[in-house]
Formats: sequence, C-alpha cells, structure tokens
Amino acid sequence: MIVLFGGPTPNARKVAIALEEMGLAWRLEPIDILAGDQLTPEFLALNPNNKTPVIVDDEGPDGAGPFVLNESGAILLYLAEKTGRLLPAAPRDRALCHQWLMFQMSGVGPMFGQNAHFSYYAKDKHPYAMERYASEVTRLLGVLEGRLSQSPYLAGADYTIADIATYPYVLRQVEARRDRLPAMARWSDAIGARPAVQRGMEVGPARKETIEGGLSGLSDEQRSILFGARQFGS
Ligand SMILES: N[C@@H](CCC(=O)N[C@@H](CS)C(=O)NCC(=O)O)C(=O)O
Repeated sequence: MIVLFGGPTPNARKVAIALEEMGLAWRLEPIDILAGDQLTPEFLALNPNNKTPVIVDDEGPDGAGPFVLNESGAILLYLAEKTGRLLPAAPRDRALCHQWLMFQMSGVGPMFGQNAHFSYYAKDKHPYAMERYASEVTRLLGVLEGRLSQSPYLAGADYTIADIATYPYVLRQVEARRDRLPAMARWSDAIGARPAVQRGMEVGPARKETIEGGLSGLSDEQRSILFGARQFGS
C-alpha cells in the first residue's frame, strides 16, 4: 500500500495519475495546505520542505519496509522504476523522458507557479513580475507546442511520466488557447480521455474557490500559511 499525502494541486495530481495508471494499491491522506496541514510536526517529519506531495510506500523499493519520498518528479521516477511502467526502456527514449520530466520540474512547475502567484495571489500588483512570468508561461507553452507538433508524446511515440508531470500544469492554459496550441490540444485531449487520468485529477476535496478559481479569495491567514516568511529552525 502506498499512502499519498496531498490535495487537489497539480503536483499531487501527477502522483495520483501515476498511481492509477500503474494499478498500484494506494490511498490518499488529505493535506490541506490552506489550513497549514503541511506545517505540523508530523508532516514536517515526512518532508522538512513543507510541500506536498509525499508518498509512504510500506514495502519500499526493496521489500525492506516503509520508504518516504517527496518531490513529485522523484516520486514519478520511483513509481515508474518500481513497476517498470511509463518510463521507456530504450536508452534514447528514456533519456528524452528524463529531459522532459526535468523541463517540467525546473521550468513549467516553477514558472507557472510564480505566474499564478503574481497574477492571482499577490495582494499588491507588480507589473514587472506579472509580465515576466506571463511571458515565461507563453514561452514554455511554445516550446511544448513545438515538441508536440513533431512527436505524439513528449518523450516520443509513447505516453510516459513526462506527460503525466506536464498535463495537470498546462491543462487550463491549453483549454484557454486551443486554437493557438493545436498540437497541445490534441495531446491534452488524448491524455484527458484516459480513465486513470480522470481518476487521478479528482484527487482530494475540491477547493475550486481558492486553488483553481478565484484565487483572490485567500484570507490573510491562508496567505500567511502559504507565503509567510519562515526562518530556518522556526
Ligand atoms: N518541487 C515540489 C513542489 C511541491 C509544491 O510546491 N507543493 C505545493 C502544492 S502544489 C505545496 O505543498 N505547498 C505548500 C506550501 O508551500 O506551504 C514537487 O514537485 O513536489
């Protein structure tokens, strides 16, 4: 049994989709990041970085007992290696899968996150930051559109964990720009039609009013939980 600590956010959805695709036995331990569940001593013992997702795999990679892992990209690789699924075996395809997974983890994730922060969460509007991250989102979508106009999936002919990592992040942007991103729309429709993806995207209770929709609805307490300055050791 694998326990996924997380909620309805793109990084936890990646992991829920992978668990569903791989047919692994798992359950959700809901972590409400707006309520501060990620700041409790129990959660910090699992991930001192106070971020979801985290998994606890009770058999571990070697059958030797429970294993705790955080960072969604590392978790996707772990699950793919554990099951031999959704990570190409051929060395070139495998390296390309790693490349697009790292592109998501180091580019799409942080840039889309900062774009959402400055566009929706920040109380004060900072035009430079808003323009900077909005243009990075547009640029990154252009890179993905270019790749997917040449290749069915990010790593090549096959659907892999690189696609799973990217889909929850870009879905809303693709839906808003389908005419300008036709290759991404084709890719996104194919992924969205998969039952395992549909189940994974439903992870956790809906928090549409804050996480997915009108983000300006955050209270001061929720802002402090998510964005409050915390010093090392405090
Ligand atoms: N690089 C991390 C990022 C994880 C992350 O940013 N998680 C967010 C939700 S999507 C979170 O738990 N935030 C809570 C907080 O910052 O306090 C990963 O890919 O797992």
